[in-house]
Amino acid sequence: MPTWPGIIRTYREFLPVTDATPIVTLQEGGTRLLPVPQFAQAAGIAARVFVKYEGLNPTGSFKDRGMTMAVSKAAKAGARAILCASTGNTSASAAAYAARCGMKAIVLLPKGNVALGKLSQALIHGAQVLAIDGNFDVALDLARQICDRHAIALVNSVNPFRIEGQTSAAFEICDALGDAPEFLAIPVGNAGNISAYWLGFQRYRAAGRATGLPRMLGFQAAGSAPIVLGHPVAEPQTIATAIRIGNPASWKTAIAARDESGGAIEAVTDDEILSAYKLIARTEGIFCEPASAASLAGILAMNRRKPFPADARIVCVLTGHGLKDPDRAIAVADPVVSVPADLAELERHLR
Ligand code: AN7
Repeated sequence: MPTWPGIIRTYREFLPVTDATPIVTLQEGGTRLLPVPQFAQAAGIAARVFVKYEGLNPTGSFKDRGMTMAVSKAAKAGARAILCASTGNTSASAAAYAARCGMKAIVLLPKGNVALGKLSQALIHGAQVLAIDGNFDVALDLARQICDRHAIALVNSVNPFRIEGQTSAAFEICDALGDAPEFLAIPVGNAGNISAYWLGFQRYRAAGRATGLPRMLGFQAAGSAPIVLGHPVAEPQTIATAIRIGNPASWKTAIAARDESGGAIEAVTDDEILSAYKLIARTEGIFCEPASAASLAGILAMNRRKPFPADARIVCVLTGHGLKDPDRAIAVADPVVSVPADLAELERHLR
Protein backbone atom coordinates (compact mmCIF):
# COMPACT_ATOMS: atom_id res chain seq x y z
CA MET A 1 0.00 0.00 0.00
CA PRO A 2 1.43 3.41 -0.91
CA THR A 3 2.13 5.79 1.94
CA TRP A 4 -0.68 8.21 2.78
CA PRO A 5 0.74 11.59 1.70
CA GLY A 6 -1.33 13.85 3.98
CA ILE A 7 -4.55 15.71 3.31
CA ILE A 8 -3.27 18.40 0.93
CA ARG A 9 -1.83 15.95 -1.60
CA THR A 10 -4.78 13.58 -1.25
CA TYR A 11 -7.51 16.20 -1.65
CA ARG A 12 -5.72 19.01 -3.45
CA GLU A 13 -8.48 19.44 -6.05
CA PHE A 14 -10.83 20.44 -3.19
CA LEU A 15 -8.38 22.73 -1.41
CA PRO A 16 -7.12 26.25 -2.19
CA VAL A 17 -3.54 25.28 -3.05
CA THR A 18 -1.42 25.62 -6.20
CA ASP A 19 1.80 24.01 -7.36
CA ALA A 20 3.58 27.00 -5.82
CA THR A 21 2.29 26.24 -2.31
CA PRO A 22 5.05 24.69 -0.17
CA ILE A 23 3.44 21.72 1.57
CA VAL A 24 4.23 21.49 5.29
CA THR A 25 2.91 18.11 6.35
CA LEU A 26 3.24 15.37 8.95
CA GLN A 27 1.11 13.13 6.71
CA GLU A 28 -1.99 13.92 8.75
CA GLY A 29 -5.47 12.58 8.01
CA GLY A 30 -6.31 9.18 6.60
CA THR A 31 -7.66 8.24 10.03
CA ARG A 32 -9.73 5.11 10.62
CA LEU A 33 -13.51 5.05 10.51
CA LEU A 34 -14.29 2.26 12.96
CA PRO A 35 -17.64 0.53 13.49
CA VAL A 36 -18.45 0.36 17.23
CA PRO A 37 -21.22 -2.25 17.49
CA GLN A 38 -20.48 -3.20 21.09
CA PHE A 39 -20.71 0.39 22.19
CA ALA A 40 -23.98 0.77 20.29
CA GLN A 41 -25.40 -2.37 21.85
CA ALA A 42 -24.35 -1.38 25.38
CA ALA A 43 -25.87 2.05 24.78
CA GLY A 44 -29.13 0.60 23.41
CA ILE A 45 -28.67 2.18 19.99
CA ALA A 46 -30.07 0.13 17.09
CA ALA A 47 -28.51 2.30 14.37
CA ARG A 48 -25.05 1.58 12.89
CA VAL A 49 -22.55 3.67 14.84
CA PHE A 50 -19.03 4.50 13.60
CA VAL A 51 -16.27 6.60 15.10
CA LYS A 52 -13.92 8.81 13.10
CA TYR A 53 -10.86 8.28 15.27
CA GLU A 54 -9.06 11.62 14.96
CA GLY A 55 -6.77 10.76 17.86
CA LEU A 56 -4.79 8.84 15.22
CA ASN A 57 -3.47 12.05 13.67
CA PRO A 58 0.26 12.89 14.08
CA THR A 59 -0.23 15.08 17.15
CA GLY A 60 -3.25 13.15 18.39
CA SER A 61 -6.09 15.42 17.33
CA PHE A 62 -8.03 16.68 14.29
CA LYS A 63 -6.23 20.01 14.51
CA ASP A 64 -3.46 18.68 12.25
CA ARG A 65 -5.80 18.76 9.23
CA GLY A 66 -6.22 22.51 9.49
CA MET A 67 -2.69 23.16 10.65
CA THR A 68 -1.06 21.62 7.56
CA MET A 69 -3.06 24.10 5.46
CA ALA A 70 -2.58 27.13 7.72
CA VAL A 71 1.17 26.59 8.11
CA SER A 72 1.70 25.82 4.41
CA LYS A 73 -0.07 29.09 3.56
CA ALA A 74 1.90 30.99 6.20
CA ALA A 75 5.13 29.58 4.73
CA LYS A 76 4.02 30.65 1.25
CA ALA A 77 3.45 34.17 2.57
CA GLY A 78 6.93 34.20 4.08
CA ALA A 79 5.89 34.09 7.74
CA ARG A 80 8.61 33.32 10.28
CA ALA A 81 6.31 32.87 13.26
CA ILE A 82 2.82 31.58 14.02
CA LEU A 83 0.65 32.18 17.07
CA CYS A 84 -2.56 30.76 18.52
CA ALA A 85 -4.71 30.83 21.60
CA SER A 86 -5.64 27.31 22.58
CA THR A 87 -7.37 25.02 25.02
CA GLY A 88 -4.45 22.69 24.21
CA ASN A 89 -4.76 20.73 20.99
CA THR A 90 -4.30 23.66 18.61
CA SER A 91 -1.15 24.62 20.49
CA ALA A 92 0.23 21.07 20.26
CA SER A 93 -0.43 20.99 16.53
CA ALA A 94 0.90 24.51 15.87
CA ALA A 95 4.08 23.71 17.79
CA ALA A 96 4.67 20.51 15.82
CA TYR A 97 4.02 22.03 12.37
CA ALA A 98 6.18 25.06 13.20
CA ALA A 99 9.00 22.70 14.17
CA ARG A 100 8.48 20.79 10.94
CA CYS A 101 9.21 23.88 8.83
CA GLY A 102 11.60 25.80 11.06
CA MET A 103 9.18 28.47 12.17
CA LYS A 104 8.70 29.89 15.64
CA ALA A 105 5.46 29.10 17.47
CA ILE A 106 3.94 31.14 20.27
CA VAL A 107 0.94 29.73 22.14
CA LEU A 108 -1.42 31.44 24.59
CA LEU A 109 -3.02 29.00 27.01
CA PRO A 110 -5.71 29.53 29.67
CA LYS A 111 -3.68 29.06 32.86
CA GLY A 112 -4.44 25.85 34.76
CA ASN A 113 -6.97 24.51 32.24
CA VAL A 114 -4.89 22.65 29.66
CA ALA A 115 -4.51 18.86 29.83
CA LEU A 116 -1.02 17.56 30.58
CA GLY A 117 -0.40 15.71 27.31
CA LYS A 118 -1.14 18.81 25.24
CA LEU A 119 1.09 21.01 27.34
CA SER A 120 3.93 18.50 27.07
CA GLN A 121 3.62 18.57 23.27
CA ALA A 122 3.77 22.36 22.96
CA LEU A 123 6.82 22.41 25.22
CA ILE A 124 8.81 19.58 23.63
CA HIS A 125 8.36 21.00 20.12
CA GLY A 126 9.93 24.23 21.34
CA ALA A 127 6.97 26.60 21.28
CA GLN A 128 7.02 29.65 23.50
CA VAL A 129 4.24 28.82 25.96
CA LEU A 130 2.49 31.76 27.63
CA ALA A 131 -0.14 30.99 30.26
CA ILE A 132 -2.82 33.70 30.39
CA ASP A 133 -4.69 34.54 33.56
CA GLY A 134 -8.03 34.12 31.84
CA ASN A 135 -10.09 31.65 29.82
CA PHE A 136 -9.76 30.69 26.14
CA ASP A 137 -12.00 33.52 24.94
CA VAL A 138 -9.78 36.09 26.64
CA ALA A 139 -6.67 34.43 25.17
CA LEU A 140 -8.15 34.41 21.64
CA ASP A 141 -8.98 38.10 21.87
CA LEU A 142 -5.36 38.82 22.84
CA ALA A 143 -4.07 36.54 20.07
CA ARG A 144 -6.01 38.50 17.45
CA GLN A 145 -4.67 41.80 18.76
CA ILE A 146 -1.06 40.58 18.83
CA CYS A 147 -1.26 39.31 15.23
CA ASP A 148 -2.79 42.61 14.10
CA ARG A 149 0.20 44.46 15.56
CA HIS A 150 3.08 42.13 14.62
CA ALA A 151 4.25 40.11 11.63
CA ILE A 152 3.01 36.85 13.12
CA ALA A 153 0.47 34.56 11.41
CA LEU A 154 -2.62 33.72 13.47
CA VAL A 155 -3.38 29.98 13.17
CA ASN A 156 -6.59 29.75 15.16
CA SER A 157 -9.65 28.55 13.22
CA VAL A 158 -10.50 32.20 12.46
CA ASN A 159 -7.78 31.59 9.84
CA PRO A 160 -9.91 30.35 6.90
CA PHE A 161 -7.22 27.88 5.79
CA ARG A 162 -7.71 25.95 9.04
CA ILE A 163 -11.36 25.36 8.13
CA GLU A 164 -10.40 24.43 4.56
CA GLY A 165 -8.01 21.73 5.79
CA GLN A 166 -10.56 20.36 8.22
CA THR A 167 -13.07 19.75 5.42
CA SER A 168 -10.90 16.74 4.50
CA ALA A 169 -12.37 14.64 7.33
CA ALA A 170 -15.81 14.83 5.69
CA PHE A 171 -14.29 13.68 2.38
CA GLU A 172 -12.64 10.70 4.09
CA ILE A 173 -15.90 9.66 5.76
CA CYS A 174 -17.73 9.70 2.41
CA ASP A 175 -14.88 7.74 0.79
CA ALA A 176 -14.98 5.13 3.57
CA LEU A 177 -18.76 4.67 3.59
CA GLY A 178 -19.28 5.15 -0.15
CA ASP A 179 -21.61 8.07 0.64
CA ALA A 180 -22.37 10.57 3.39
CA PRO A 181 -23.78 9.09 6.63
CA GLU A 182 -27.29 10.01 7.77
CA PHE A 183 -25.98 11.66 10.97
CA LEU A 184 -22.68 13.30 11.94
CA ALA A 185 -22.17 13.84 15.68
CA ILE A 186 -19.41 16.18 16.81
CA PRO A 187 -18.25 18.09 19.90
CA VAL A 188 -18.50 21.87 19.61
CA GLY A 189 -16.08 24.33 21.22
CA ASN A 190 -14.99 27.25 19.10
CA ALA A 191 -17.31 25.74 16.44
CA GLY A 192 -14.76 25.64 13.61
CA ASN A 193 -14.89 21.88 13.13
CA ILE A 194 -18.67 21.52 12.78
CA SER A 195 -18.53 24.36 10.23
CA ALA A 196 -15.69 22.65 8.35
CA TYR A 197 -17.45 19.26 8.20
CA TRP A 198 -20.63 20.83 6.85
CA LEU A 199 -18.66 22.70 4.19
CA GLY A 200 -16.82 19.48 3.32
CA PHE A 201 -19.96 17.38 2.95
CA GLN A 202 -21.58 20.02 0.75
CA ARG A 203 -18.48 20.40 -1.40
CA TYR A 204 -18.12 16.64 -1.87
CA ARG A 205 -21.73 16.26 -2.90
CA ALA A 206 -21.48 19.18 -5.33
CA ALA A 207 -18.52 17.38 -6.95
CA GLY A 208 -20.61 14.21 -7.35
CA ARG A 209 -18.57 12.24 -4.80
CA ALA A 210 -21.54 11.72 -2.48
CA THR A 211 -25.29 11.74 -3.02
CA GLY A 212 -26.56 12.67 0.42
CA LEU A 213 -25.83 15.05 3.27
CA PRO A 214 -25.84 14.20 6.98
CA ARG A 215 -27.86 15.89 9.66
CA MET A 216 -25.28 17.71 11.76
CA LEU A 217 -25.53 17.01 15.50
CA GLY A 218 -23.28 19.25 17.62
CA PHE A 219 -22.74 18.84 21.34
CA GLN A 220 -21.48 21.38 23.86
CA ALA A 221 -20.66 20.74 27.51
CA ALA A 222 -23.55 21.93 29.69
CA GLY A 223 -21.36 24.42 31.60
CA SER A 224 -19.98 25.83 28.33
CA ALA A 225 -22.99 25.84 26.04
CA PRO A 226 -23.33 29.36 24.57
CA ILE A 227 -24.87 28.21 21.28
CA VAL A 228 -27.49 26.12 23.08
CA LEU A 229 -28.29 28.98 25.48
CA GLY A 230 -28.23 31.61 22.73
CA HIS A 231 -25.76 33.91 24.50
CA PRO A 232 -22.05 33.94 25.39
CA VAL A 233 -21.02 32.32 28.67
CA ALA A 234 -18.62 34.58 30.62
CA GLU A 235 -17.14 31.84 32.80
CA PRO A 236 -17.44 28.51 30.98
CA GLN A 237 -16.94 25.40 33.11
CA THR A 238 -16.48 21.71 32.21
CA ILE A 239 -14.06 18.86 32.81
CA ALA A 240 -13.82 18.64 29.00
CA THR A 241 -11.21 21.43 28.93
CA ALA A 242 -10.81 21.24 25.14
CA ILE A 243 -14.32 22.68 24.70
CA ARG A 244 -14.30 25.06 27.68
CA ILE A 245 -15.21 27.98 25.41
CA GLY A 246 -17.84 30.65 26.14
CA ASN A 247 -17.96 32.70 22.93
CA PRO A 248 -17.26 30.56 19.83
CA ALA A 249 -15.61 32.35 16.88
CA SER A 250 -17.56 30.28 14.31
CA TRP A 251 -20.93 30.64 16.05
CA LYS A 252 -22.86 31.77 12.94
CA THR A 253 -21.53 29.07 10.62
CA ALA A 254 -22.26 26.41 13.26
CA ILE A 255 -25.88 27.54 13.43
CA ALA A 256 -26.03 27.52 9.64
CA ALA A 257 -24.69 23.94 9.61
CA ARG A 258 -27.33 22.93 12.14
CA ASP A 259 -30.22 24.62 10.35
CA GLU A 260 -29.30 23.86 6.74
CA SER A 261 -28.77 20.18 7.56
CA GLY A 262 -31.90 19.79 9.69
CA GLY A 263 -29.70 18.95 12.66
CA ALA A 264 -29.37 20.05 16.28
CA ILE A 265 -26.88 21.53 18.74
CA GLU A 266 -27.48 20.33 22.30
CA ALA A 267 -25.78 20.26 25.69
CA VAL A 268 -24.47 17.19 27.52
CA THR A 269 -23.47 17.17 31.20
CA ASP A 270 -19.99 16.33 32.44
CA ASP A 271 -21.40 13.13 33.99
CA GLU A 272 -22.83 12.08 30.61
CA ILE A 273 -19.52 12.88 28.91
CA LEU A 274 -17.50 10.84 31.40
CA SER A 275 -19.85 7.90 31.28
CA ALA A 276 -19.62 7.75 27.45
CA TYR A 277 -15.82 8.19 27.72
CA LYS A 278 -15.59 5.12 29.94
CA LEU A 279 -18.11 3.10 27.92
CA ILE A 280 -16.27 3.42 24.57
CA ALA A 281 -12.96 2.60 26.27
CA ARG A 282 -14.36 -0.52 27.96
CA THR A 283 -16.57 -1.87 25.19
CA GLU A 284 -14.38 -1.12 22.15
CA GLY A 285 -10.79 -0.51 23.24
CA ILE A 286 -10.98 3.05 21.96
CA PHE A 287 -9.46 5.81 24.09
CA CYS A 288 -10.57 9.36 23.35
CA GLU A 289 -10.27 12.52 25.39
CA PRO A 290 -13.29 13.70 27.43
CA ALA A 291 -14.32 16.47 24.98
CA SER A 292 -14.47 13.91 22.17
CA ALA A 293 -16.87 11.76 24.17
CA ALA A 294 -19.40 14.60 24.00
CA SER A 295 -20.35 13.27 20.55
CA LEU A 296 -21.03 9.82 22.00
CA ALA A 297 -22.85 11.20 25.05
CA GLY A 298 -24.95 13.31 22.73
CA ILE A 299 -26.23 10.50 20.55
CA LEU A 300 -26.87 8.40 23.66
CA ALA A 301 -29.11 11.11 25.10
CA MET A 302 -30.90 11.73 21.79
CA ASN A 303 -31.45 8.02 21.24
CA ARG A 304 -33.05 7.70 24.68
CA ARG A 305 -35.56 10.40 23.79
CA LYS A 306 -36.25 9.13 20.28
CA PRO A 307 -34.36 6.09 18.93
CA PHE A 308 -32.38 6.53 15.73
CA PRO A 309 -33.68 4.32 12.86
CA ALA A 310 -31.91 0.93 12.74
CA ASP A 311 -30.75 1.45 9.17
CA ALA A 312 -29.22 4.90 9.86
CA ARG A 313 -25.46 5.40 9.90
CA ILE A 314 -24.20 7.67 12.66
CA VAL A 315 -20.60 8.86 12.57
CA CYS A 316 -19.29 10.23 15.88
CA VAL A 317 -16.14 12.31 15.57
CA LEU A 318 -13.63 11.44 18.28
CA THR A 319 -11.61 14.62 17.98
CA GLY A 320 -8.65 13.86 20.25
CA HIS A 321 -6.74 10.93 21.75
CA GLY A 322 -7.31 9.82 25.33
CA LEU A 323 -3.61 10.09 26.15
CA LYS A 324 -3.96 13.87 25.84
CA ASP A 325 -5.52 13.92 29.31
CA PRO A 326 -4.10 11.02 31.35
CA ASP A 327 -5.08 12.66 34.65
CA ARG A 328 -8.77 12.35 33.79
CA ALA A 329 -8.49 8.68 32.86
CA ILE A 330 -6.77 7.86 36.14
CA ALA A 331 -9.32 9.87 38.09
CA VAL A 332 -12.36 8.06 36.67
CA ALA A 333 -11.02 4.49 36.42
CA ASP A 334 -10.59 1.92 39.22
CA PRO A 335 -7.47 2.58 41.30
CA VAL A 336 -4.16 0.75 41.02
CA VAL A 337 -3.88 -1.96 43.70
CA SER A 338 -0.50 -2.46 45.40
CA VAL A 339 0.39 -6.10 46.07
CA PRO A 340 3.45 -7.64 47.81
CA ALA A 341 5.76 -9.67 45.56
CA ASP A 342 4.25 -12.94 46.76
CA LEU A 343 2.34 -15.55 44.73
CA ALA A 344 -0.32 -16.32 47.36
CA GLU A 345 -0.98 -12.64 48.03
CA LEU A 346 -1.22 -12.04 44.30
CA GLU A 347 -3.72 -14.88 43.86
CA ARG A 348 -5.92 -13.45 46.61
CA HIS A 349 -6.16 -10.24 44.63
CA LEU A 350 -7.17 -11.79 41.29
CA ARG A 351 -10.70 -10.98 40.16
C1 AN7 B 1 -10.44 17.39 21.31
O1 AN7 B 1 -7.23 23.45 20.81
O2 AN7 B 1 -10.26 25.04 20.57
O3 AN7 B 1 -15.51 23.39 17.82
O4 AN7 B 1 -7.70 25.54 21.12
O5 AN7 B 1 -9.45 20.01 21.15
O6 AN7 B 1 -13.63 23.33 16.19
O7 AN7 B 1 -13.33 24.38 18.43
C2 AN7 B 1 -9.88 22.71 20.66
C3 AN7 B 1 -11.11 22.28 20.33
C4 AN7 B 1 -13.30 19.32 20.10
C5 AN7 B 1 -13.78 21.65 19.54
N1 AN7 B 1 -12.51 18.32 20.52
O8 AN7 B 1 -13.57 21.93 18.18
C6 AN7 B 1 -8.04 24.39 20.87
C7 AN7 B 1 -9.47 24.10 20.69
C8 AN7 B 1 -11.24 18.54 20.86
C9 AN7 B 1 -10.72 19.83 20.79
C10 AN7 B 1 -12.84 20.61 20.02
C11 AN7 B 1 -11.54 20.89 20.38
P1 AN7 B 1 -14.03 23.33 17.61
